[in-house]
Parts: sequence; C-alpha cells; structure tokens
Amino acid sequence: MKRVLLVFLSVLCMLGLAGCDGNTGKQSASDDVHYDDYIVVGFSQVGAESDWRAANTVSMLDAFAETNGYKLIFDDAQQKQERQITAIRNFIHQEVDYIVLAPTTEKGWDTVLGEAKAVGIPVIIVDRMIEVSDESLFTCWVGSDFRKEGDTAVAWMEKRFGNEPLYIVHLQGNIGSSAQIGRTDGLDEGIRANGNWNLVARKSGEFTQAKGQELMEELIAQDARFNVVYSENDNMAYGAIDALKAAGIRPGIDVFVISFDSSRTALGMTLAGEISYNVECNPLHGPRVQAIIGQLEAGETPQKFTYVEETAFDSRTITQEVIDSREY
Ligand code: GZL
Repeated sequence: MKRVLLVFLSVLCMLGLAGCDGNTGKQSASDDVHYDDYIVVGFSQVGAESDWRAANTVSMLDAFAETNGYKLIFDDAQQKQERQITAIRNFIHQEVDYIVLAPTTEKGWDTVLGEAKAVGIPVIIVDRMIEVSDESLFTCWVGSDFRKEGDTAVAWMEKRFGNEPLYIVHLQGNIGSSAQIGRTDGLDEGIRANGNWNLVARKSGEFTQAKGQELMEELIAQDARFNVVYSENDNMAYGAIDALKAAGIRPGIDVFVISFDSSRTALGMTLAGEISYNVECNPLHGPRVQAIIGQLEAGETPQKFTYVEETAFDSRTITQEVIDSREY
C-alpha cells in the first residue's frame, strides 16, 4: 500500500496537484532526505492501453520497489509523446538518479534526451526503439525484435496456408511505434513474396480492444471479403473477435486470426482456436532494467542493445500446461 501511495503521490506531484515543495508542486528527489537511502528512478510509461502494457508496468513496479532499494517515480503518458517529454523534464527537475523511457514513438526524442544528458542523468530505453541523431543520448536499450516477430508470423502463414488465396485485414498498432513498424514490415515482405496474399484493409487500432472491434465492425458492415486478420497485438484481436462472433463469423473456422503479445487471456483464446497463431512479445522488462542499473551502479558498462528471446504459439499444438507455466 505504501508503495502505491508513493507512486500515486509522485504522479500527483508531477501533475502539480499535490504541493510537494514550494509553489512548483514538484517533489525534488534531492529535497527528501529519505531519497538518499534509495536509487531514484523516473519511469515514463507509454500508457495502459493493453494487457501487455499492464504486465510491463507490474514488472517495472515490482523491480523498482522500495524493498529493493528504489524510489520509483512513475508517469503514465496515456500514449502521448508530449506527456512523456514533460515527465522527463520533471524527472530532471527532481534530480532522479536514472530515467527509464518506454517510448510511445520512435522519433522526437533528441531535444529532451539532450537535456538529460546535459545534467548527467543516464537514460535507459525499454520496449520500443527510438531513432536519435546521436546514440550517446541514451545509455542502452532492452526490448523486442519486432521485425523478427512479424517475420515469424509470416513464416507460419506461408506454411499454414500454402497457395490458398488470402484476403488479409491488417490491424496496426500506434503508427510510428517500433512494434507497429516491425510487425508491418514483416507482413509487407510476406505480401511481396506471396502473390496469393491480398491486403483487403490496413488501419490503426492503436493497440486497443475498443478500436480493434470498431474497425472490424466497419469492415463487416461493408461486407468486405477477408479470411485472415493480422492483428498487431492481443487487445485489438480481442475486439476483432468480438465483432466477428457478433456477426456469426467463426474465428478459427471462417477467419484465421494472427496476433502478437501472447498474454495469458490471448493464449486461452489460442487454446480455444479463436486465435490461430500468437507471437510472443515479452513484457517482463523490470528485472532486465534493474540489472542494467545494477551494472551502472557498479561502474560497469551495460550492452548497448539487448534483444529478449521470444517464442510463438500455434492453436493446433498449445496446451493448458504451457499456459499455466507462463508468467504473464
Ligand atoms: C510491444 C509493445 C506493444 C504491445 C502492445 O513491445 O510496445 O505496445 O505489442 C502494447 O500490446 O500496447
């Protein structure tokens, strides 16, 4: 409870809603003597848009708990880059020891990361990638190989469907996020390589269930012809499947759904055959980022880029035991 209260109060401070000190409403890590006993980490999180994001946040909160010697200042950007930039400036003002950024999008970080570099605060990028003019603007990155995830899905589609004509609905994540870019590039390569694949529709569902359902409902209402849904995350797949079932279209029989993330709920739907193939995107970055900070605290140099190992699940072979063994 105390930790949650701290996180809550920290967020209020950054929003200037709780007078932490002076008239800025911002709590300076260096002002609170108790902070001296801890490593203070400012974490700018994308938002709370998906099961994946929720699991990622829990992993980070657990890793940077006070009991582990950390004070975590957490900010939820509600999927808006400008809120992340503001949060990073607040972290700088509060003189945190480390900044961790889960970036909403790849571009637009040079200026604010330059401000962090100017005051000597290391920045660790987690999950999605950023594109900057100078890679010294961040200390290191840990996350997924999103193009490889897309290629994994496409290889399965080629094997599963062979020369069958495919009519593909493509539900994209937030445009400009590396998860969207990599998974889309993988599908585009598949479409180029397979003359029997036809792209029927491509729209962003912003990684949310509601938008995924809305897009699928629109296509069904237009009587679009499709037999495959390539959904760039589980939550959009949930929404799409709700829309399919409401229209009497059987997922796994009439239409084959390919999804990404492999969250527990989605793996249950994979076991049920509603999702045909699910490519893992592992969200458990808390221990990984904690280990990086441990290296930095020890004066060591962490690897610049660390890609996490990931797998995939086929509805024809997944078992309940596999699902029960999963951590998220
Ligand atoms: C992927 C992550 C994506 C997930 C979505 O690493 O950035 O963002 O695939 C999440 O579920 O919203």
